[in-house]
Amino acid sequence: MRKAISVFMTLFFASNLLLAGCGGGESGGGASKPEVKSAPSGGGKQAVKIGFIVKQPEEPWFQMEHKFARQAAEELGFELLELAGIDGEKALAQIDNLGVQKAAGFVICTPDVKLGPAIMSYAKRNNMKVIAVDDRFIGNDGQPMEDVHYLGIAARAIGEDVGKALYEQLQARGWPVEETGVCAVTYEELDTAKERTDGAITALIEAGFPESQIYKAPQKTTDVNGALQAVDILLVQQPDVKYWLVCGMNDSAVLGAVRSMAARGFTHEDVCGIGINGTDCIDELKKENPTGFYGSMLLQAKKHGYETAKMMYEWVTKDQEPPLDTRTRGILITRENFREVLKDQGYEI
Ligand code: FCA
Repeated sequence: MRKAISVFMTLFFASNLLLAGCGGGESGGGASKPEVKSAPSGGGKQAVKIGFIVKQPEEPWFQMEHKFARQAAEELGFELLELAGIDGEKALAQIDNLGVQKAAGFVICTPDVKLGPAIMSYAKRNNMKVIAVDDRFIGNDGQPMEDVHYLGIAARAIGEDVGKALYEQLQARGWPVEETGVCAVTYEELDTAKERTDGAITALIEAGFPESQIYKAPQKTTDVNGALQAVDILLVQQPDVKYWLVCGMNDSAVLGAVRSMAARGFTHEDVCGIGINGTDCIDELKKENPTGFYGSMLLQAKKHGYETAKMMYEWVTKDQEPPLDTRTRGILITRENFREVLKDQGYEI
């Protein structure tokens, strides 16, 4: 029963989104569907529909992906269905819902990478194409599903850039190494997250930072609060560390660490955190007084949102198959340069 209600709710929600997306469209009350409806491009044919499902719609990163995908829809003239799939049940229900709407395909950042095989079979039975974005599907054999089209970040290289930048800050600040610790907020269940923190840790060790002073704080949930709780535990375990370098899978992870440290009296003078995404730390960087959140590797949300939506559109309309594996890079933003870099990259702040 509960399932039926939730399917109904998602259908209801999606049809509202659909109406909002095409500015009018179908009449309500279950009336029969109009035979032909104008595409946003005014093409006289029914518009191609493409779904874009994200796992954490509250995270600015995913809002940016949706925003850029919308831009692709407006420019290319297809209908974008912006959906949330915050857990397995909801994500799979969204796929069936897209099938009912006759979508041709969808882009998805799955709430759980192990759903990969189920997502593919739901897509197949609804005759839709799939592109995985950000988080790569894991198959029943525990390996990445390399036959599913994927666009994600070059996670290890970006993590290494974080580690190198943290080490440079350690040197620039002249903190005594023996009094400094590295706090790595980890989420090792997710490959792209593990690659990022492993990359940062490896780069710090290669630069000469003692491995024995690198501490992992495993987060149970991938939001600010999940990181805060993980770091609260670490700080109790390591009361003697005077200076902290912080890395994590994304901005939320590092923000949680910085909040936990601030609650114990640490400031920007003894904490240096570098996040990843660059989209979820803008308010932090805008603060008048600096915090322990030093900077972030700004990722290319436009590529993740606009390009994946465009790839899907070209795939379903021109049979132009996208590459199986596309990776993007990041650039460091700090309080000093974030306004200028974000502007250059097409973000409004
Ligand atoms: C994962 C993270 C997001 C973002 C994305 C590129 O999905 O959860 O915050 O970093 O990869």
